[in-house]
Amino acid sequence: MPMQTVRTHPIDGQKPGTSGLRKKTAIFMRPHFLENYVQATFDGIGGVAGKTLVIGGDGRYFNDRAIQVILRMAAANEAAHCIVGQGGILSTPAASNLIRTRGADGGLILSASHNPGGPDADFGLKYNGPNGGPATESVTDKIYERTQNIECYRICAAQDVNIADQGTYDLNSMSVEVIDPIAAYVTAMEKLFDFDKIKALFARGFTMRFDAMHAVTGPYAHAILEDILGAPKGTVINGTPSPDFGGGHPDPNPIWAKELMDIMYADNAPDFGAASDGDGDRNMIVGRHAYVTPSDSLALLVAKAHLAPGYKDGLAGVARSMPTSRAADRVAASLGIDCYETPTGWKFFGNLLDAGKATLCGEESAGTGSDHVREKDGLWAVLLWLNILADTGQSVAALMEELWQTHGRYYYSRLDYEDVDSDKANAMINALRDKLADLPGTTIKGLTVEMADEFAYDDPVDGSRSTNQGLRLIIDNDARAIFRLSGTGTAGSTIRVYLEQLETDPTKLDLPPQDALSDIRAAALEVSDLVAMTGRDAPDVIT
Ligand code: G16
Repeated sequence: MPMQTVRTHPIDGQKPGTSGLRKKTAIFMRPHFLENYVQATFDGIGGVAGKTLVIGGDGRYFNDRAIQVILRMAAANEAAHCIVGQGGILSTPAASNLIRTRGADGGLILSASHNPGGPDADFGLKYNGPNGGPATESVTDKIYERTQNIECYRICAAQDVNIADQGTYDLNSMSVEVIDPIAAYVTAMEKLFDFDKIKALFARGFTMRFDAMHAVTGPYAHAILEDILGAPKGTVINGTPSPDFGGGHPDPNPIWAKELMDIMYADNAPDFGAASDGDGDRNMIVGRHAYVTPSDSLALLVAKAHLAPGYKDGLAGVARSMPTSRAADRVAASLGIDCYETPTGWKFFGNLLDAGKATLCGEESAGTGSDHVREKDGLWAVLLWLNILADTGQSVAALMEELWQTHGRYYYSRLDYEDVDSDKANAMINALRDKLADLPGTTIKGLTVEMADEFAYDDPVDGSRSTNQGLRLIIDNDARAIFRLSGTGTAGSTIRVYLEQLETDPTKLDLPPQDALSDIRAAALEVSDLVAMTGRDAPDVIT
């Protein structure tokens, strides 16, 4: 088949963010845009000649066509073998699992995660390395550098590979193996969890709703929860993936998973509810009339993970991103294990997991995972919760109450100001950064600032330093206010304000979170001058 070397030139806007490159779909579909980024990725990782790659995505609009382009480019760049999920489908954790279990050299995951999909929405592409995790900062830098000086890309002219059917196909001298996207993932989950105990739970009449949000976890959840664990049909809702996620926003939080929240807060609510996002790495947990914040979910899982067979010997340590509440720190301290604080982005957990320093990791952005893969894993979190519920026989609400009574409760909320004019967003952050040094000791809205800094991370494994990772203020009574710009948006800038307040008085553990946080919220808005500097008098999303 003819190979082509296409002359090209750098294209603006190919700087990867928190999790690969995310852009409007229409931008990815522009001539040469995808091809340039794929070639820059191949070059940035030192070429793909002779290598094995895992390729798959969340099934969003353009997923299938982009995979054909990537396959033709991998063949032209002399890759040896590509493993592709049937229909082009692989959840992000399933892709990570395959890279590891098949000993692949890396993988390309096509997804914009929780962002909406469709011709007018978002698309994304990221490279994961041989450990199955997102590209490290240094690899990301090399890929970006290549986007800046690229001169040509290589592609072969060929018919589409039949990725609709399992089998092995040739593309030039490269082989393409189209596999069942679910089987290897099920095997991994069976090793970690007590499936018999969870089966018995459902057999006793335990009720659950899993909202797949029309996204990639639908087929995985139908197979595991209903077919294998015996939950009744109908347990999984919105379980058929669609290219535009049913026109929805596949972000598992109380705002976007409202359908599930309504079910879980109804009079006849099921015992347990959960949701996952576009590519299956995020999760939301909700009990009957009891929403669990991602930070609290991490803390609960740290406290109880030993009840699942995969973690019966306890945890080596735990890690959380800086804006995630410090609930997990208190549990870790009580267990006598280390708790690491990393910048936002799953890639920062990779070294800790590889080095055996952390077993569980989690983020406020609805990600939890463990050392079984190098991505956060939505269904894994749901199965660990189910294992704990089956083992303890307690309700979600009772488990949370016990956690708070034992360790105190961190009230927590995140305010998102979306699509803010980038100049204004940067000006606000810069102005706050400039006054950080003067804040300790000052009083804002009656609260005293104890510490103020810009978070920087020294990786304890490889010694690398990551700076500019968010502005944080510790304010009296163990409260925090954190400000950072999102790295996953595709329009303007998104400002995130994270608020937390510790409460240890056992009589004050059931307040409405926004009431418990009203003082710290007022102080955060005052110190940042956010309303005046951005022209926004209210956040777009409060979770
Ligand atoms: C990605 C990363 C997460 C990170 C999140 C932060 O999530 O994988 O580790 O917490 O971005 O997003 P932002 O920069 O917008 O706050 P995902 O699920 O979008 O891949």
